[in-house]
Amino acid sequence: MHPKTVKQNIQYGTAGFRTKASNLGYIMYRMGLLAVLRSRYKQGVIGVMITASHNPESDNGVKLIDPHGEMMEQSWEELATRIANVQDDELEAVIKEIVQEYNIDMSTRVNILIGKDTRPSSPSLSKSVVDGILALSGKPVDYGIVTTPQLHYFVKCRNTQNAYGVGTEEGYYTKLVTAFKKLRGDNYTNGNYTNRVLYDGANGVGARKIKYFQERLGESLKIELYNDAGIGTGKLNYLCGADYVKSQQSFPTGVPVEPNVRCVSVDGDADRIVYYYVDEDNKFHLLDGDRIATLIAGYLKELVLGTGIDLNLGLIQTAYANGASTDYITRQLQVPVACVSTGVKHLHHKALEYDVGVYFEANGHGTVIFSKNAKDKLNEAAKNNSLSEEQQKVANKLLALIDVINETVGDAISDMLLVETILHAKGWGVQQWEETYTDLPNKLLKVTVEDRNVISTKDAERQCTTPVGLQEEIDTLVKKYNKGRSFVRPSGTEDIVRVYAEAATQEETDKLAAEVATKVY
Ligand code: NG1
Ligand code: ZN
Repeated sequence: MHPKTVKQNIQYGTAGFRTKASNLGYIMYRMGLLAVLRSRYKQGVIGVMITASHNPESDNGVKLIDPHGEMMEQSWEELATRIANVQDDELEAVIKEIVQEYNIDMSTRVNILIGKDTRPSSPSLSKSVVDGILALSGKPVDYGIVTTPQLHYFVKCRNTQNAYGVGTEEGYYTKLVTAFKKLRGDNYTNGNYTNRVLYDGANGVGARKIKYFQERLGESLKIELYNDAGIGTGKLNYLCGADYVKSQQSFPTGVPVEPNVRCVSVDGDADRIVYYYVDEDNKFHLLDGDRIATLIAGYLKELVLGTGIDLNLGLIQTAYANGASTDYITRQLQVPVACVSTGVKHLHHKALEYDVGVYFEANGHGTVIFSKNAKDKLNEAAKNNSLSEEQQKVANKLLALIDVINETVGDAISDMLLVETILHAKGWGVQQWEETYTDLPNKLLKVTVEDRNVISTKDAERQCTTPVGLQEEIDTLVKKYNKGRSFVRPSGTEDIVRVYAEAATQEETDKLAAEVATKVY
């Protein structure tokens, strides 16, 4: 019914399966099958999200969500790859093998939640997922068009009997907006902070869903929506959206240029966000994931100290984090930083080790997670009359902040509400925020090679171990530059090698990146 149409093998990578939409029908069907197996194995509700995030409109993709609302555990990615690539006549046998290997009880009733972005290919791909779910007698629950982080939230709610929140769209909006309004109080502006932001919806689901927030937030935060084109116009992520703004380091199309006004861009499934503005001289300023992370971690540290509760707080970054952000947060704000491999699942995993774990990729994908210990202690403190009134107040504030945050995964809209809350509390405009530190000039290059997997890395991808001698060559080049830093790694989502460089000036940075790139060919 859903025959394998593509000969080449495909791999479940950092972003699940992602390729041309026309090649994905059978993959979707098979992921429907896998979701049922995973759900029976975990004895919980599983999510299937159909999206290709910031990729062009003609692409699509699929990723699975585990019961806690996290991305599917890494050990099952290999099963996903296996199921996706077997020949049609071997599919049944492979499923049986997995059922046996994992001792899965095939008689349990399971629910699989399905969500999709606004791509024109998504409805038919969603039907293929449904067919796969039904083929193994699972129950598909279609949430229609939702953001990726919304689906993660619904999965978590369903698995916690709504203890995390009510698992409906209305429940999601109510949870976030109620907490946001509580924190904001009646004074919508404060010092240099104004309650107005220009919002680039990337012509995708982020544009659609922000309207529900606009209605509910009213005057408390005036969000002006731009890039809200309809489905199938070819405009999704085109010259706009978080990935465009971050990688091109330039202003998106469709948003009016107003000097010194805060702007945000989300990506095609609204799990990434970046801030930016142009100054009076029409110069573009980017405030990316690193800056969002340092703002959040610094503020949370202040609050934790204010409660007097002993909680360990840390920031998780990847090698792509700007060196100046790492320096600022460790030296000035005294927040410990851990560096892990690229891919949010690695960051999320590491963040679980802290009471308060803040994680962000430089591209604007991230969130904060709080341990059960942290939540219990804060709930206790909020009611504990032997603490000072101020300490109780801060504990309550932190509890409300937790409700603004989508802890399951990076969530562009939730992150925006969190940043707006912090800027409001500090009385900061975008300039004061930017003044906290100065980014080191940086450059990211893509190099096409015959086989990107000849490059292997260690130390959170900051050093390469093969090909032999490459790391020594990079070291020699880096030494020539003031504040030089550079690393190379194979991309997990594209058939290329990425070269990253930083140095004291842009000119030196570009030169260092170009020199390192020549060593990769
Ligand atoms: P790869 O292609 O492995 O570099 C990219 C991003 C990641 C992450 C994934 C998933 C960069 C340099 N890399 O990974 O941060 O977001 O896509 O979408 O931005
Ligand atoms: Zn995305």
